[in-house]
Amino acid sequence: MTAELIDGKAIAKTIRGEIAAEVETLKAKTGKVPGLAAVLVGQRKDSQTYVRMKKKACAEVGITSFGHDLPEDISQAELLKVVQDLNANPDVHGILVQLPLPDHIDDEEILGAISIEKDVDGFHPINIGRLSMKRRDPLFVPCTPKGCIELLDRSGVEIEGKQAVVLGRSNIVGLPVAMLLLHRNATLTICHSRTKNLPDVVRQADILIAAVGRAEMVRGDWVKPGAVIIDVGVNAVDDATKKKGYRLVGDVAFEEAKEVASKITPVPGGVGPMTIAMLLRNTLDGAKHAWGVE
Ligand code: NAP
Ligand code: LUD
Repeated sequence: MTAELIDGKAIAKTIRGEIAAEVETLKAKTGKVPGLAAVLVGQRKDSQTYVRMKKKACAEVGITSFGHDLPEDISQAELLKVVQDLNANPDVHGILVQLPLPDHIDDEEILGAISIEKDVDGFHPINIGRLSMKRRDPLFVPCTPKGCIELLDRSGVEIEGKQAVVLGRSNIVGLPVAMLLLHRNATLTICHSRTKNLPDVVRQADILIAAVGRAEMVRGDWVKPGAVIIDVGVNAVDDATKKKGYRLVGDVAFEEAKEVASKITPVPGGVGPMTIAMLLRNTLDGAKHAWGVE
């Protein structure tokens, strides 16, 4: 059997179209457009790429983006001041501080300083806390986890009652995606680097979310026949045949897993584009909240 591809690139494009239409309608009604501040500290190539893609996506749907490219050696106090100024700026409805930040920066303090009303990444401890509790809706849900659920929903995958296994427990992916699956009434297992008999645990999964950052770690024989696989991993592996000298692979050995699973996301073109689409959605929702419109 060959699994059906869950085409994140195409689904994200549809969502961006929906957002663009809504931005247009709101602009006609209010004369205003949503604004996203994208804060980038330092020169990491991957972060630069992601922030560039996010700003381009904003422009395409009619959201204004404000770029703040800051030096690697910025002080904690200076970065805090940037965030506070953005909190006070009424044209900014979402604040994105791209992670990771340099080692000398206390990221917990920076993320905690973002106004929860503008926390479009959903990383503020209050938003994460609400996400983790029953019936306490956070203002914003983190983009990658939200994108994973959206991929399942838009592919007609039922979550309720299913055995879901999340590989990874990071603050930005594993933990929040697990909370979302739980709220949707999946039966949940969370795995991490100390999990014993990992292949056996993964084989229980009707729905597998892989977010470990280990190239092609999940092999075909770890997959339950008919499982749905959402592969969050983005790992660069050396490849002399490519112009850049590398190619991107997921945390799942795609060629093997697709012979066993019923549906699977590719890397690239799976979760990545959804992360960006969900950031646009959150920014639009932030603007609507600020303007008091539905
Ligand atoms: P992270 O912070 O490094 O967390 C990795 C998690 O995987 C940790 O919980 C770790 O366990 C667990 N882990 C690591 N090695 C393991 C192993 N051998 N066996 C079992 N568990 C293991 O990474 P992250 O930020 O969550 O990102 C994960 C991957 O997703 C990366 O490839 C990243 O590039 C990608 N990503 C993609 C998107 C997207 O939009 N597509 C967004 C975010 C991240 P411990 O907790 O025990 O250390
Ligand atoms: N920090 C994120 N750090 C890293 N891939 C992303 C990401 C797009 N504050 C904050 O944007 O949400 C965040 N908020 N993250 N990430 C990772 C994480 C952050 C990762 C991949 C992609 C965003 C993406 O579009 C493409 C794909 O998978 O198809 C490939 C892009 C390429 O390099 O060709």
